[in-house]
Amino acid sequence: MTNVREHVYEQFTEQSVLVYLERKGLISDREQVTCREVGDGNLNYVFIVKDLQTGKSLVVKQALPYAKVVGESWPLSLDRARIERQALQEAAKYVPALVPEVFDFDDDYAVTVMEDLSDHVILRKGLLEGNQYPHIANDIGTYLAENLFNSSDEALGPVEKKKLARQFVNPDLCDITEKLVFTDPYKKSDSNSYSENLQETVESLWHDERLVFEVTKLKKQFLTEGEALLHGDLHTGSVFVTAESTKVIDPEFAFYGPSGFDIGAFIANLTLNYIAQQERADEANRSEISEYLLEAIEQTWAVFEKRYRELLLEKGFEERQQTAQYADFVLEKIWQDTLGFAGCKTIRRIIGLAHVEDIDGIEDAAGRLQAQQRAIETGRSLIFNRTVWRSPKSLTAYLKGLAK
Ligand code: SR1
Ligand code: MG
Repeated sequence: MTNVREHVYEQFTEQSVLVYLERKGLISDREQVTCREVGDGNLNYVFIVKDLQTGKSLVVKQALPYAKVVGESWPLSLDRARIERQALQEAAKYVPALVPEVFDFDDDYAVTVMEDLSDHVILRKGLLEGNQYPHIANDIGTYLAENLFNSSDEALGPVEKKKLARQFVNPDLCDITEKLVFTDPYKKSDSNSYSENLQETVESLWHDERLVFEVTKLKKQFLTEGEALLHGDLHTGSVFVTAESTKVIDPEFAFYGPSGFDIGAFIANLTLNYIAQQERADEANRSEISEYLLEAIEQTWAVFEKRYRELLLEKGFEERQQTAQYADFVLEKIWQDTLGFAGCKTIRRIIGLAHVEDIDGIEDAAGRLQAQQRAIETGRSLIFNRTVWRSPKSLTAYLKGLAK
């Protein structure tokens, strides 16, 4: 399903976006506003537009017809702007406080106009500055439970669920994940990117047939299991925070997939931050930050599980779905998938395209190498132990063991 009329689309500049906003009546006088392009992500333009008189501001996000991080050689559908906007609007039905408000949109220009969150910081950045956010586990656990349950067959019934699912067919963005998360890191590939001193580790991973088989199975799940409407890219760069507020942004990878993929993405990124902090934080703060991150991993799952169970028992579409036995069955599957996908997401950030600042920004080369190797090993353990580790305590115990 695509609503974009390609011949209307033009790529905005800081000047032309104001002409557009004025034409749409979203600003009254373009001489009275400032505009800055601040997009530092991999795919889009993000303009912050500020009214000099009222001080009010808004964000204009525009999808580009290619992956900005790679260049025009990797074309991408503009329809992802519609998908992102509709995913934000779906989430706003259940957790309005946890997503930015959408003010306006224009599918022809692949544009969404939304709340400016400049008073927030990106969670990844905040964590790297050593900050702790007391609400993060509760907010993300709630976001995950509400969105994943309320888009599932058990919430909507199979007919309404399929009608919703057809709005979120997202081949180009799924293709990115299929390649960069599940495929390329496990073989020699031009898209891979890792330091020379990791070559031996990486090659031994390529030759680990047992691992490659498990990842191939997880890829099949990603390809075929349309359990819920996913965010699709829920790393710590997709979350804006202050001490009091959490906002999940950027669901352009949204599609119907296995629920554990989103939870795994978030837990993987907390895990990567934990591994990085062992090399980054000074000794005085290391144990406090580590405790905080381990607690956040455990609590995110605990909050998710409790809320998901409540929703299922209360609202399950069929009465026979409203039983503890069925809830245990559903949640056990989501937990195992969470671990498996967390493993894949951890490994891809070390070997594949698009790394994370947590690890790449470790200044000391020996410390960076140690973190990269630990991340790969943790990813393997997550994948292999996904049916063995019965709760987040197993993961956090493993991580505590790494730090010794
Ligand atoms: C080509 S896009 C690379 C990565 O950036 C996004 O945030 C996704 O994680 C994607 O895999
Ligand atoms: Mg993004």
